[in-house]
Amino acid sequence: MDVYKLLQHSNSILVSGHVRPDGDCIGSCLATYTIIKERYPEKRVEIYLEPILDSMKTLKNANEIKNDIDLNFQWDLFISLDCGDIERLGKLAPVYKKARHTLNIDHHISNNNFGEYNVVELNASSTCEIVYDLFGDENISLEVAEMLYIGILHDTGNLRHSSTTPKTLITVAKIFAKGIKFSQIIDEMFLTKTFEQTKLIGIALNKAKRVLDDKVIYSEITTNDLKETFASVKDTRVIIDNLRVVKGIEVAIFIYELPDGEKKVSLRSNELVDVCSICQQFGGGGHVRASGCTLSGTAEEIVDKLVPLIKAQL
Ligand SMILES: [Mn+2]
Repeated sequence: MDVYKLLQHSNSILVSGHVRPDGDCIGSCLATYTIIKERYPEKRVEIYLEPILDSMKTLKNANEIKNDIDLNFQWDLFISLDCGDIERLGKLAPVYKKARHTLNIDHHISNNNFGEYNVVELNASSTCEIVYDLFGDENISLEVAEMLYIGILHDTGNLRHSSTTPKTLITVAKIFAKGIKFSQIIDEMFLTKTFEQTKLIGIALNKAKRVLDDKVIYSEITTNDLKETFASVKDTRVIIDNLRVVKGIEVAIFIYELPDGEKKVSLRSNELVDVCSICQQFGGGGHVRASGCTLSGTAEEIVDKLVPLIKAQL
């Protein structure tokens, strides 16, 4: 489709993505917004998203993202990105329904073509990959290339997941040709840790123990560990993947203490165990390979509750 024809006929354009936006959603929305705003400075162009990832806040135009918007305004064109259905737009769903024209750009298999115009490509690794071609190589600036690269990295696990296709790499090649600092971006977005996080990972790895024929690994961070390292609960997020990649491990369990004394328990599995079904038995949930729940007791007591359920699946 000719996206520019649609844009030319619209004087007010709103760009938005799904609730709790991930990297692909933020990257594709920011890129679309930036391209349109620079090409049509005379038009009213706005971008709305729920709070974005800290790591993406320094991108160009990220400071123009609105968290609040007039829900009564009727837009000439509403562009939704990375959004499988209209309800995933959250409080903007009624604004979408009211817009004069709508464009739905997405790659989710569940997308039900809810827009007036739909650019839904199920084989695309990410919405960012679609955005690159839709707006055309000649209209992608260095800054926009950077946004799209970050989005692609987020949805493909740094080009490692099976969603990465030859076509993805061709798009990435074009992005590299723009001159982005690709190794610096990967470092800053995915590899850099704060000193506090590094110390905290050290403590967690040091405490790690294995059970169930060394197929399960677990570790715990206490409130005291956080105090000693000047780290915050947010910093514990990076720990579980360091446990999951230990050789021979099928399930990693990471436990941290909540302020009320209860324990937040995260589980990751590599291949065989559906950790979601396990967490659901304790009132939690998530995905097959990554889930969580809240339990009480010592780390050992918690692990004793989980191990028989893991064993039953092995
Ligand atoms: Mn996506």
